[in-house]
Amino acid sequence: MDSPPPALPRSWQPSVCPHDCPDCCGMLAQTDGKQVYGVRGDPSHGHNRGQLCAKVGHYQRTVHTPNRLLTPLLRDGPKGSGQFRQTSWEEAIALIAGRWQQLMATVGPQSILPVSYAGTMGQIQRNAGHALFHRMGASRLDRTICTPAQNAGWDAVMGKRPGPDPDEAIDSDLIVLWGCNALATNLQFVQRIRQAKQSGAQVWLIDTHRQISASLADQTLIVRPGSDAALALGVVAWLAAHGHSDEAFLAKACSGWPELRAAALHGYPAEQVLQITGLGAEEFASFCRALAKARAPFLRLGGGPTRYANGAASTRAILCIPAVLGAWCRPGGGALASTGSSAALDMTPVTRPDLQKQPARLVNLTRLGEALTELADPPIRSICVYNCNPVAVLPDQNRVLQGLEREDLFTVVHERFLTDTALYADVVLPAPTMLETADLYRSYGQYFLRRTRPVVAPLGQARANLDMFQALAKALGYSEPVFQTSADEFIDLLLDAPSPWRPQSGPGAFDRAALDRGEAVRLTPPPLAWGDPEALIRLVQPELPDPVPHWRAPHAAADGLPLLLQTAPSQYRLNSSFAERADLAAKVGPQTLQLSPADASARGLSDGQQVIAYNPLGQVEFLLKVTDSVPAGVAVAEGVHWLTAEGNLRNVNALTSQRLTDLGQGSTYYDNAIDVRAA
Ligand SMILES: Nc1nc2c(c(=O)[nH]1)N[C@H]1C(S)=C(S)[C@@H](COP(=O)(O)OP(=O)(O)OC[C@H]3O[C@@H](n4cnc5c(=O)[nH]c(N)nc54)[C@H](O)[C@@H]3O)O[C@H]1N2
Ligand SMILES: Nc1nc2c(c(=O)[nH]1)N[C@H]1C(S)=C(S)[C@@H](COP(=O)(O)OP(=O)(O)OC[C@H]3O[C@@H](n4cnc5c(=O)[nH]c(N)nc54)[C@H](O)[C@@H]3O)O[C@H]1N2
Ligand code: SF4
Ligand SMILES: [Mo]
Repeated sequence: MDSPPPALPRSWQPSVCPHDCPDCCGMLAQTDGKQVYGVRGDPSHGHNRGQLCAKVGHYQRTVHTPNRLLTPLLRDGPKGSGQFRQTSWEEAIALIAGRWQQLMATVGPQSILPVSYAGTMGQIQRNAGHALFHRMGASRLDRTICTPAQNAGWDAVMGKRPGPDPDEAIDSDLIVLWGCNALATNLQFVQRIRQAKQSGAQVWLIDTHRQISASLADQTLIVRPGSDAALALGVVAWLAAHGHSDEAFLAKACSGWPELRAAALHGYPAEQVLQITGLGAEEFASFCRALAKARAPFLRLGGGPTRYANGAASTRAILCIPAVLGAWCRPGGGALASTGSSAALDMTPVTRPDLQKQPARLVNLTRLGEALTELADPPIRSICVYNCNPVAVLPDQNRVLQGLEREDLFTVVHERFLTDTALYADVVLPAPTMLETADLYRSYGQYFLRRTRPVVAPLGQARANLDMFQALAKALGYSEPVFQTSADEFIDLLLDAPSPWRPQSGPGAFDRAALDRGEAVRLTPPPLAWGDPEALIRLVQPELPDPVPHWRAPHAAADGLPLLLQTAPSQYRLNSSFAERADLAAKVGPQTLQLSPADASARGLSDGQQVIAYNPLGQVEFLLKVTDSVPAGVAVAEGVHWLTAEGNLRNVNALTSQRLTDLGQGSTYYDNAIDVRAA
């Protein structure tokens, strides 16, 4: 266990914002080793340069709140009732280990399933359970709720080439936020946008409605949900037809241009693109002209276009644009989807896939509702939830709840707060915040690595993920050294392994001593020359069902309901996190549904009234907001709200389905149709 630091005079200690956000901002916490008095952005951090977002600016309120779970709890009433009695860690661990041993012996180890996502970007605490579940032979979890379609689309076109550094965008003269609400979800990229604008860069936003980042943009294109592949292929056709393809770059660095060119010219003439996207002819042409004229266009791809049946196809099609323009070989040009390459850190010393006696079945997190209610041979009989709030965040909420209500499901939840999911637990275990643990942080929107040490002792009886899993391993009788390695020892192990991302010498030499002192240190993705025959940009992928990227209608097109539901993140929430913070909850307000004036009046609905949104999966009550920011045919429900704590029977995820993306088996949160009536 991390040893509690002694009480000290107040000082500012380095740490990191742990949340599932591309920025992974450096933070300073004012502390005496017992309490956190305040936080601020770390000015020495090369990515956030002293800035934190509004959510995290008062993080001491998240650390020290009466809502924090501080002792283990055992269920003492019906599932979901929130009736618990306090217990000790020893009793809780013995109970869990006993139940798991019994299940492993009778139903089989695959009846046990870890359920986790990215509550922390700390690489140790995030991955701390894997070795134990591999050793047990438990079912494995395919963590598909975020951007697997985007990752699969990137890999298909760009291979293993890592995304560019976000600082590249500073040198761009045309930044396109393509399905990315950077002001809400990638605030430190906005610093780069502002710098580029000072040098005269234009900013375009492509979205399904006018969200807050439109305030950064010179031009906003509002497209029909799920139509981006058609827009991108239309752009490719226009560039080819108007002589704006960089034939030298295409010949040297890409494969498949003749096939892509022919398919785009044949399948995506402007009329076709306007029909699919809903854009006007002049809007489309001016976007094409802006791209053709730009010296170095930089596309920032958000997750928006990828959470659809055609999500990977959209990514593949969009990535053709900088290739056709040869933008990659000019400073500031290219496209950034993610910097989260798995090559950056080899995590296998922590995750230990080799401990599996045989590969266990893989359960898709997006389809947890189905897994808990239908899966057989063996059925899931126990779940261990950590770093995740599945009731609030997973699609098809009614099915997830139906699963969690099962009396024969033994549910363990390790959490900082009594979330909607924790209410269904048989055993609740208290988790710390990052200021109470040691870890190694990196995220998916920049290339810095930062090592942290606890700045305060774990509050109450909170125990880090690693400590909890090691206590369980001990109780199950596992004695491998991996179950006795501390977080600091793991970090040293990971960093001692040689990696081309951390060169020992030369211009990008990795300063390990600075990292160990608590400074943020940049990783250096190994350079790959354009034109390297091993690393061509593949505009066509012969192994896929659609070898040339192609627009196909999203799932919702076949749903037979009139409104396409958009469920993107909100500015003052981080997924389901921060609902527990009264100051931020007040900024977010109740769950709202935004409709265009035309759709509201067609249903006799007016601004400020309670409405019910429904589809065959469920119904959800919202406060109606009528706004010109949303086009006809679209409905917007921003952010993930909590159920019990916020007085909602259901949140927007009672309307999102378990249907998957074209590649990557990913979630399709934005690809659902609904209708609306008065409550
Ligand atoms: N404040 C805040 N920040 C967050 C999060 C949060 O919940 N709140 N979540 C974090 C996480 S886990 C992630 S994965 C990232 C999420 O980051 P992203 O997935 O990049 O999410 P957004 O930036 O909201 O971008 C999604 C945008 O795409 C738009 N969109 C939806 N469908 C389409 C479409 O078909 N075409 C186009 N062109 N646009 C579309 C949405 O309206 C929305 O504005 O953000 C992280 N940061
Ligand atoms: N409708 C809709 N739903 C969505 C999305 C959407 O855009 N629309 N976005 C989806 C996306 S992109 C994502 S990534 C998911 C995110 O889904 P989640 O990963 O479930 O979201 P978070 O709110 O980040 O929840 C993490 C939980 O982990 C807990 N936690 C934090 N640190 C620790 C720790 O050290 N130990 C333990 N045990 N717990 C900890 C927090 O208290 C929090 O309750 O949501 C998805 N759901
Ligand atoms: S949530 Fe994102 S932007 Fe906000 S402080 Fe954390 S890493 Fe930075
Ligand atoms: Mo995500």
